[in-house]
Amino acid sequence: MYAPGVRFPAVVVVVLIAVVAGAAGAQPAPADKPDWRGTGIVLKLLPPPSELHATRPVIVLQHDPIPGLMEESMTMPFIAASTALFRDVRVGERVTFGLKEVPDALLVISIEKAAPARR
Ligand SMILES: [Cu+2]
Repeated sequence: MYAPGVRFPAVVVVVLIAVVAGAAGAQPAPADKPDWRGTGIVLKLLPPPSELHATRPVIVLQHDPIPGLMEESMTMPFIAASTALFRDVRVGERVTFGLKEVPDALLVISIEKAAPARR
């Protein structure tokens, strides 16, 4: 699984750098398109180093079912593409997020505050 503390092979680091570089640009490249989109509640935002990963930012989400990926709700950590993704969200907030599968990791590549269910 996506155990914290797993060391990435060099090829993954290259992919991560590409994702971060793309996120910084005005026009996201097609490579930045998420493979899945999910919804959930932010439980932890952990810039590195943290108890879950020495060098990568980690977000712990209590996520709803993600059709085609995880059919049940669960609480789990995801590696985030960049700590910049943490800027606009807070612990306890409901969010939508984009996931991209890279070798040995399921990477969060976008996080947005979810629209309120009602006002
Ligand atoms: Cu999950």
